[in-house]
Amino acid sequence: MQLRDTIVALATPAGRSGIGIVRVSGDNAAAIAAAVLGYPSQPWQSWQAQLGLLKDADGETVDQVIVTYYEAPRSYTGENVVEIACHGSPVILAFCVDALVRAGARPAEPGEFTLRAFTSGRIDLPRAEAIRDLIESTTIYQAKIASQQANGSLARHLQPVKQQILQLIAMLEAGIDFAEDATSEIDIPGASQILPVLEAAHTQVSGLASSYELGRYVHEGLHLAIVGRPNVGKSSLFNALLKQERAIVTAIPGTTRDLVSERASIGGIPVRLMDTAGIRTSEDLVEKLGIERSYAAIADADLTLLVLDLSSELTPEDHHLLQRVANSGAFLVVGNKSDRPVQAAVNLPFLAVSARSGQGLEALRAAIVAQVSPTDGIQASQGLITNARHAGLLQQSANSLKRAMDAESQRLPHEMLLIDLYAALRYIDELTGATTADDILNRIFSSFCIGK
Ligand SMILES: Nc1nc2c(ncn2[C@@H]2O[C@H](COP(=O)(O)OP(=O)(O)OP(=O)(O)O)[C@@H](O)[C@H]2O)c(=O)[nH]1
Ligand SMILES: [Mg+2]
Repeated sequence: MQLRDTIVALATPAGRSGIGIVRVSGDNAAAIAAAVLGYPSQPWQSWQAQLGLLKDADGETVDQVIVTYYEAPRSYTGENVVEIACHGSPVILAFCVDALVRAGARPAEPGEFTLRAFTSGRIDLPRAEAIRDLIESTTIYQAKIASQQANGSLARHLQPVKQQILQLIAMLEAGIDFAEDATSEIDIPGASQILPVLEAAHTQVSGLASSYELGRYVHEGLHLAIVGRPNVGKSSLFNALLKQERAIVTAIPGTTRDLVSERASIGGIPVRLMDTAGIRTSEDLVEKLGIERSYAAIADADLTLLVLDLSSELTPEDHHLLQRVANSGAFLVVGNKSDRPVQAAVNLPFLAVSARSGQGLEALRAAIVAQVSPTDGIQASQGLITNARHAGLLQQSANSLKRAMDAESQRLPHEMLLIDLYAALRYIDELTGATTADDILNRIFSSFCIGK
């Protein structure tokens, strides 16, 4: 990517809309836009909107537009930015972009506006990534977390740890330098001083890294499979959780024969709910194939809801499934049809619900969230890692700090400790983008859309 030239792209979706915004960024943004809009040489006031006319080569007006100018450095990219709000017709918007290109701007590459915000130092890398997540958010909870990150919450959380590590490095380096000078009065720091600092930094960093357990679900969504023997009310529960009549429900066992999947939001976490075929021994070919898929769904799910029918006695199929589910990861047992007299003797913890009356569904939703949230109620404000890259680097930084702790406990020379401390610091710097390699930057920014 050439970073000095002026770039242009449509910043809004390419369809028909009330308005569509074309964004121009770079040293010559104002001059190029002025040429297209036929403005006199210096009409620009930063942070003010003004009217403009978009004209064709013959001087005929194509659209009346609103133009906003953001003078560097107080703009999204940190460069001069002009945003032209046209009426939202795809032909007008394409015409506007073309005119700007003819006047000297270059079509922007995916993520190039945000890349410029990063390279001009306006935002760090986690903030750039959070802007992408914000745009792609599908639940308000996701948006809130991304929005906090876009405001720099991760850097704020890491700053104190980074300071601690830096101080420790300075102290150890000084100790090593002066140790050679036998007459020196400088105290060489001992384990009693170093270990607590290391421990505190390690707790912080590894705590942040482990918040990815929940953060991953917030970002990528949770796969939730609803399984059970035929007729226990899986499809009814599926519909009730979705709040829509999506899957077919009948009193005939074996109604659902294929996986039915739908997206929902549970406690702000995006969830892919999967309704499955009731599991039993069957000679019917289609049903058998469906049942195979039910087993596959259990294997693929992050969390399985095993549904029992409380209004009838448990069957060997129920017991078989309980065992099966218990052996394949996280699960919750749901006792459905609690609106009817209870016949089933369930001797393990379960949540009583009625898909028909809605009773117990709130508690079920809360239990689903609690299952994926390791320390209950991690508040977004405490810093939640939602990005695999961040989680990986934090884990590596935590590992280095752990190694430093071990080195100190074993009273290894401080040179050894310093190697681990520098490594811990390097991972944090890579996370914030202070020392991130170009190919990683390219990979991150190319995952953006054009116009971002
Ligand atoms: N009383 C009562 N009946 C329910 C409840 N949930 C489901 N049912 C009834 O149970 C029957 C089976 O419901 P489904 O949701 O189709 O059951 P399923 O587990 O999907 O069945 P298959 O797809 O055949 O495996 C239907 O007649 C539902 O109306 C409930 O909470 N209370
Ligand atoms: Mg069903």
